[in-house]
Amino acid sequence: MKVCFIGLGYIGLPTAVVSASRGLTVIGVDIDEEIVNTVNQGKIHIVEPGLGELTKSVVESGNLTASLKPELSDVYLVVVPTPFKGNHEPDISYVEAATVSIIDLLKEGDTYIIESTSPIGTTERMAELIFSLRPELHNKINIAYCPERVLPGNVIFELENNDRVIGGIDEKSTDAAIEFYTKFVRGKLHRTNARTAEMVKLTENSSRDVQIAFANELSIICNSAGINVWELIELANKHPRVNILWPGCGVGGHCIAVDPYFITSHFPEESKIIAKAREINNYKPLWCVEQTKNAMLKFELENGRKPSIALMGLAFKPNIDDLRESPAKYIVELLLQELNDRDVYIAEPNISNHIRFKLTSYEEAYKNADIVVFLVAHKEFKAIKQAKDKVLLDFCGILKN
Ligand code: SAJ
Repeated sequence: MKVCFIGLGYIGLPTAVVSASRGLTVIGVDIDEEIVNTVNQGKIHIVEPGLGELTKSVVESGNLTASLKPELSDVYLVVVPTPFKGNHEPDISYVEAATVSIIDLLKEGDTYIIESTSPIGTTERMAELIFSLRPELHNKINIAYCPERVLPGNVIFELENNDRVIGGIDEKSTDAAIEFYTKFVRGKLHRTNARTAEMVKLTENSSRDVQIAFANELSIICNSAGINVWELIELANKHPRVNILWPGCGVGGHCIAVDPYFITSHFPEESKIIAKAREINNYKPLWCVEQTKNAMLKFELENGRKPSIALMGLAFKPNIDDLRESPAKYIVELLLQELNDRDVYIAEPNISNHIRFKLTSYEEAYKNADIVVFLVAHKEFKAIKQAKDKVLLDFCGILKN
């Protein structure tokens, strides 16, 4: 079986590599020449534990080849980004372009699968596009949607072990897609239709967004009420049917802060909680900025001088180097605009330098600061022995327990 992956990003590359490691002949396609060259050298362009070694071995064995152009295959997978446009409208132009790039190659019996997060109805739209240009393939090829659900940082394990939801545009398409995933997924494969499978993905990430919004709202209430939110949640979670997530400085990354808009933009009347959760989570970084400014003013009034300040963490979540859509980075940007770089130390232990920010080691930043603002719960920050003479603002639970 020959498989062609369109898109060698955070999901496409690991999936291509894992399926190649199971003996499939895989062509990985990307429009970025640098990515293609890197993969063909057996190297990777993203940070993901275990992926480097596996890529090297499947490229050396000849099971994975990267290319700028798709090649004749039996299975085609679309794993390209679906960002949103100006008004949070999903942008499926990359999915469309990827589909167009393989239409001429399709032959009877082939299977075409979309993994990219997509608004409801995208798979059916792509089927219409394919059949409009290749009407003779009607009922002769398989078309399905199968969302990825792996957690960055644990991708290799989750790719093989997570259950998957697979929805074809008809029963035989679902069968064909299941047959493909059986080759490298150990988790259960759950069958449904394409629209439900699309909505499952949006539901998973919206569910997490709503739960985090609840925790973030609690953190703001607790701040006004003089209650430690971390203790509160820990105690509430002792109830056998309560499982609250943790507040933070906002919700970042390229999935949870994006996917709910794929529901709200199409169903604005119906999706009230989902929309409100986005609002709350978008507001949280601004609230953190206000809290920090207030603490600085208070310090100045009490001490007769302006405080030095340490901003701890830039990544979008703990223990990774990924800054995409990071609320911590956003907070740092907003504060820097107001503080004119004066006596501000920025620490991010997972990266060594940054094009815009001057980074200081976290030990140095902590030592020099009057006010320490914890933005991301990196393990290094948790290990710091807290000094008594500092104002500590903990937006991510560093001080809990
Ligand atoms: N966060 C909190 N509090 C929490 C948990 C997370 O504030 O209790 C924040 C994080 O700090 C981060 C954001 O939420 O800013 C997102 O982080 P995450 O770890 O929840 O999720 P991602 O974006 O790394 O990956 C998610 C996962 N989806 C779910 O858990 C439902 C992953 O399984 C998906 O594959 C991925 O989105 C995706 O690609 O869609």
